[in-house]
Amino acid sequence: MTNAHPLEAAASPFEVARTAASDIARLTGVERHDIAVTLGSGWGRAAELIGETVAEIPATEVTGFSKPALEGHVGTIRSLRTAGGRHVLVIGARTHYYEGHGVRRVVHSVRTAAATGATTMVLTNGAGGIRETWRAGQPVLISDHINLTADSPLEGATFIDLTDLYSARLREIARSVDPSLDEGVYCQFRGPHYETPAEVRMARAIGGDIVGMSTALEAIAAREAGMEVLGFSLITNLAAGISPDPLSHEEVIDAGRQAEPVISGLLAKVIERL
Ligand code: 8IG
Repeated sequence: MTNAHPLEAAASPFEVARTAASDIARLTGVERHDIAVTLGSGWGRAAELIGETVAEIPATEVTGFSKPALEGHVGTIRSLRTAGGRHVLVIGARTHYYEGHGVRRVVHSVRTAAATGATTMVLTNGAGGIRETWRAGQPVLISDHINLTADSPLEGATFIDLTDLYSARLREIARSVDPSLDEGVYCQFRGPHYETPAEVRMARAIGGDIVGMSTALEAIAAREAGMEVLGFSLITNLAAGISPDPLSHEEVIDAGRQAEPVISGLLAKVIERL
């Protein structure tokens, strides 16, 4: 028998997040962080450009973090210092909802980031694009989301306002770096299968522009924790049925690899201005 995961055993996931935050302070030597960034598919190289690395630790050393499920999702947590002297916590170890460990595990990194002192949460992902004008390799801002997981990170009668969840102020800052940045509504599906063309038509009909398997639940938890949220999707593929070609994980990885230098530079410049 293995021991229960700390998040399953705990009465409060916030207490586990506070323990994780003190692990990070001890292991990095950085008492507080100002900004947190989760790097999704295609965004992995951004860290090098954001600032100098103060410390890099395996996520598995931090209370409550799981092993990465996917190659290409780096299982490290880094503490960076920007040129402006701010401390950025870079989370390279996302737990996805489709892993089936429950939503506490999915949002633990966000709650931990908040517990380290971060007041801004930057969430990035690789995703499918519904708009025909979009191309693989294009980054877009997330303007809002539709949570199709039928789940929530909030427990009990915790009524949280999600108006302006993806901060208009932060999106403006991002567009001051790249005025050509388009934006759209992110639909979080449960995954891990990609959508059918009919599901993509549904997503479009209900107001979606982007389809993915992360971010929405994390954004809700970030708002609950009082953080301001900025979301970026790298469109790594056109959603099923939008392009006549079938989707492949290799295509997704490839698009990410090609776009990486451009989007990493973009993200680093945006973080400099936050
Ligand atoms: I990368 O087309 C990536 N992640 N749901 N659909 C969903 N998630 C994705 C997709 C996609 N591409």
